[in-house]
Amino acid sequence: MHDNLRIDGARLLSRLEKLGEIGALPGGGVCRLALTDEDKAGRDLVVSWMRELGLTVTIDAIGNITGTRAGTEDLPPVMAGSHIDTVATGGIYDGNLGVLAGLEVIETLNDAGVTTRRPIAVTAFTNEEGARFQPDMLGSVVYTGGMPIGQAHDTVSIDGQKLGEELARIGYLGEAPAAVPKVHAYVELHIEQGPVLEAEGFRIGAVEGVQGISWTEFSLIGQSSHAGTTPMRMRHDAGLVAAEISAFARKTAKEIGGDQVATVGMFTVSPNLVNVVPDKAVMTVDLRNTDDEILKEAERRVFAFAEEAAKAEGVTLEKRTLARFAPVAFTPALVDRVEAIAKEFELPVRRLPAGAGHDAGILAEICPACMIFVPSVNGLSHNVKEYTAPADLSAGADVLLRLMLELSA
Ligand code: HGY
Ligand code: MN
Ligand code: MN
Repeated sequence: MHDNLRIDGARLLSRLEKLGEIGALPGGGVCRLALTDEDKAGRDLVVSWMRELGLTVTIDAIGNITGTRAGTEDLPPVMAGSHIDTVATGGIYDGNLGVLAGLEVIETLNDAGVTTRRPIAVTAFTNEEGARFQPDMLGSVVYTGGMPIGQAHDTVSIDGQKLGEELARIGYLGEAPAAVPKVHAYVELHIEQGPVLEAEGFRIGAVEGVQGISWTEFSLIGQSSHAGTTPMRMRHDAGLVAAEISAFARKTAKEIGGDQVATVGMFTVSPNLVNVVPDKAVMTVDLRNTDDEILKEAERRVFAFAEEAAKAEGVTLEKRTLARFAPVAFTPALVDRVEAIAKEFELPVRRLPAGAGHDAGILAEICPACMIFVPSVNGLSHNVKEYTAPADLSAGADVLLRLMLELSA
């Protein structure tokens, strides 16, 4: 059934590049932080493409954008999707590929005059990155009933703005309820963002699941004092404790080994002056592992160390959980299909876990879900040099097309 149908790779690449012009950084890469003016402009462009394709467009109360192509029967849709918000030093493929490949699948079906029994939907979820507002995947968490809409709207960004007010400001505070919709199945095409596929010569990743994520913010309160006159024995240096926690997080990842990773991505001291012992430090620790028990052990070690280090320096410690997701397994039958379709297309394929968080890991709570990975050159992402070869973009989108056709038959 439509076995020879393939997407138009040049058209997909041209949309990726067009969307990548919005929020483009001078030296390359993109900055489209969630609910900023750049995100609004990106949203407006994607909505205009959805309308050009004749889709019914709905915006829900958390700003998720869904374009739906009717099926011959009014059934729960098969959904493709991802996100179009980026980190501040992002690339043009992370998230954007999943949304635009979904539109490319629809345009290919339109061009070929192919109808499907089930509707096909494409969704761009709000604030997947979690860079400006935490937690990450906030749009899909609300979409699947994981967080009340009021709590989500009250979330305050790292630059002090309320999420609900930002949604209204950019015109994406939708009418559609952020209810738990009926979705028949969800398929997300995404760049791997890591080194595995490229290093081992694979073209497609049949993703088996998403690793667990733990984000914690530590606020340390010490005492500011003169860098020259304060004897070392009298100091309460918040910056020192933050640095010790940072080094300990890396040491913990090394000692645990295996899949364990640890990142201190945010680190600020105040008053941040050359001759003042810092009285305040705020930092984040991102811990991840495919095994939740080991992830809990990593958390236990880091939290215990932080308490001890703060006590030893006479500094108070406040801890705030920004995000906590357990590892998720995708639907085995769908993972099998991704692998089998790739093999049928003679694309070298391997199974692997997702190191990054993804909306598919959240949709898996309410429906069968899976992901298709394509290689990242030099394993780079969340980096302006993020790149995936056009032939790999097309290969991934062709696997997506075939799977969507099967699921919507
Ligand atoms: O942090 C993540 O894994 C994703 O980019 N939100
Ligand atoms: Mn992503
Ligand atoms: Mn990302």
